[in-house]
Amino acid sequence: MHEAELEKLYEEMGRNHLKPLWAAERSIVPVEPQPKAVAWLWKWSRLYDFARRAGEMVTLDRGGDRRAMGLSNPGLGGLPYATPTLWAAVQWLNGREVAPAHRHTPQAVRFIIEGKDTYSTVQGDKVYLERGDFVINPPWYWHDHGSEGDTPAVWMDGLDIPITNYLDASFFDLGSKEVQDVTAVVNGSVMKYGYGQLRPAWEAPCQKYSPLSTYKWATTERALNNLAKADASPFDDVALEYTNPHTGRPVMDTLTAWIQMLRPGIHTKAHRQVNTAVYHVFEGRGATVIGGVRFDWEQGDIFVIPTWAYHEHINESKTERAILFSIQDTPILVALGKYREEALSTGGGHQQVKKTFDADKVLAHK
Ligand code: GTQ
Ligand code: FE2
Repeated sequence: MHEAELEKLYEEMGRNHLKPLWAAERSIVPVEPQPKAVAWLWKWSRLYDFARRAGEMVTLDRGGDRRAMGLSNPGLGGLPYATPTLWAAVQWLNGREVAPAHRHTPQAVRFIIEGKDTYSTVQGDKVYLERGDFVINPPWYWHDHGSEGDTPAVWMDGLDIPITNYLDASFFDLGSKEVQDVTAVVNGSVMKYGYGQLRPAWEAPCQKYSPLSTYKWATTERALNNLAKADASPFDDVALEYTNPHTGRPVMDTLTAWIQMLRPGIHTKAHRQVNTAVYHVFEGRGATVIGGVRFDWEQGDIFVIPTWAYHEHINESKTERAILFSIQDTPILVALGKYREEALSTGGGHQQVKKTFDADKVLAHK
């Protein structure tokens, strides 16, 4: 057959909106993931400064109703997404301020970085928030946040906005009331459901969403300290997943969240997974080697681990623990039968470090 005839065939197919798989090399069904998102790290000093300045200049009103600054992965061509599946943002609330009630189909989790006299009311359930608390916000649940003291509140949001938009499934509803009616005892969710192995006897287990809207830091820290005495993962050290206490399942269908402690002197083994993660350094300092690049981090920093990249965590301190909070898209991959993980089999389970990440240098070279 003539090359020219074949070209003509493809060209005619193209005009009829048809694509030959056999002529597309392997790009349609790659032999392994070809992620566009890159490993990246945002320094807390800058995140905080930008959020604080937005707090001074931007008012919250019923149009632009959240002062949330999205982390935009430099590999995603300007999209406001941290990974192809995860929206991650730093949200700032000034003292005596209200982020008005709304609801939407994207599902959310929050991790409180600074907060005093701050609350979030989720579907009528008002809970006061402190540093280290973890909050869940199921899809289409009303939520408003507020600060009743004079100090600002800062937290990290994790939402499945990219997935929701990819599926063209986003709905948003601005409430008629700025602040929801509180329909339960204040902090009631924590008091009723905050002891995961016990449930009010007259209620049925909650199958779909965790009845506990806020996972308090004191409980989480105790769980970490006790797990450390009993067991640990070679890849993640002392790691816990937040779950629905009634089912043991991740708190959302599209994303899950972890809290992990790297004990002093720990250097974990490298592995890679088909999932993406956004990490926030809650406490301490250390480093994560991602795809052969060393990312040094300290308290507050936020970093991304893209899919199928080897990663290992290091806490070089001899005395201080490091604590990492993360959101991960693993439940989607698992539900769809696409999750994989693999330990690094060379180098004694450790990667060769080729360079150290510096956001400004990467940008300067572009
Ligand atoms: O706090 O309700 O980061 O609706 C993005 C969308 C936070 C929120 C975000 C939201 C919120
Ligand atoms: Fe929201």
